[in-house]
Amino acid sequence: MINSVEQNSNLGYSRCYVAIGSNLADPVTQAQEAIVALQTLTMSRLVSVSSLYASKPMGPQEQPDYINAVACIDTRLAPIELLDALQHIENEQGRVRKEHWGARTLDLDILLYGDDIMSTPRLTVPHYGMKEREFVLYPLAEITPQLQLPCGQALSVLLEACPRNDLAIYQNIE
Ligand code: ROI
Repeated sequence: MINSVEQNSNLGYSRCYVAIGSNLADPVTQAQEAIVALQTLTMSRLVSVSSLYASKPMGPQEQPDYINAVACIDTRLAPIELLDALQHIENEQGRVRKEHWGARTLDLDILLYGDDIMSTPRLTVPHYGMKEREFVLYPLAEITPQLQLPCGQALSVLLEACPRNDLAIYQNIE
């Protein structure tokens, strides 16, 4: 984890959590380059990043293992602007959209945008799958163990119901 989580005292900033996932084209490098890109995201500051985790694929099993992490970002970008910026990073890193739930070079998913709850054709927050994905919940808990979801559920309660499967810390980043 880099930087400690600090209170977001600046008006106009929303605290967001972004999931990072890759299982193609050197996933560790993909994740590290994504973190570098997040450090320079416009109108935003990177607050903290979890360790990198190695995880077994959820979905079709005939694909490589994943590298996953979660980043905390304070941003003044609106949700759709943040989504656009994240998709720009995905595209810059050569993301090719393959089959549904198939292998991918880089996925950057908005998990939470402040306490917002929204569902639009392009963006649903909180992320629809986050509550049962070990490769999201454990990295998230590493950087924000006390988190409560906008629905009022405590992250710690979700974790108790979520087996680690084969999730393992891959590499610490300073
Ligand atoms: N499985 C793991 N372990 N990590 C991911 O980031 C991931 N992303 C996906 C699907 C295909 C659902 N499986 C995943 O999009």
